[in-house]
Amino acid sequence: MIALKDIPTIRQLYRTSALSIAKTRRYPLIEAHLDRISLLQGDITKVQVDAIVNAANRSLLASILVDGAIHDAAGPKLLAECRPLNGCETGGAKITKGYDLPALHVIHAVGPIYDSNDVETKESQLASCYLNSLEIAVNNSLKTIAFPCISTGIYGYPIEDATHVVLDVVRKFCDTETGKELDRIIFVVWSNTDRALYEKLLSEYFPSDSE
Ligand code: AR6
Repeated sequence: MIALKDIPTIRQLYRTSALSIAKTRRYPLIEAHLDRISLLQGDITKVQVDAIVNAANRSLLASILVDGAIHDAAGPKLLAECRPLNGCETGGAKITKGYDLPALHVIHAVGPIYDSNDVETKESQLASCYLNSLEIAVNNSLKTIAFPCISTGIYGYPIEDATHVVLDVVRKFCDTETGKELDRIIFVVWSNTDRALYEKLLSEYFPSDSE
């Protein structure tokens, strides 16, 4: 189990130089954001937060990879709660309990299947499933949420393009009054490549002045 206190914020990652000062700043520095955003490499099913987000499909019925791992760890009651939800449209999200997971809830978000011929639609669907998940968390008075890299596995969304979309929507959300209601937003990456990319891009969207 990975407790919140053991998950570094980006302020801590700047201090340990895991994040460095960006040459390109896409947004201004906001000190409070440095304590609100985290990056973690590991298994999202082990994270003890108010909600983990599942990279689900439209049926909301367990499949493989991160979805399968979440259902395996949560136990059969999760699937039983998902069945009557009647699926979810692409770009949407629905909340359930977390059952045997250390997380209290699962927000099942449906990312797009990537298509290089329709990038605009895919971008807006990806942004929408992150934004819907964040809003569901706030509407349920949750304070801490962890996201995997939705759509970048079997759904084929190029990780760098996806990460720009994701960090942009999360940064804009953090800048709103509603965004202040969340104490921590954790990006959970699985591979070394994805971690390196998040380390680079986080410093552009959530810049700091000092390491
Ligand atoms: N913890 C954190 N990240 C993980 C874990 C884990 N335990 N396991 C895999 N990843 P994917 P998608 C990463 O393919 O592209 C499902 O079957 C993985 O390395 O799970 O949105 C659904 O039912 C990748 O970076 O999700 C859908 O049918 C990321 O999680 C479909 O897959 C997402 O990979 C959704 O595809």
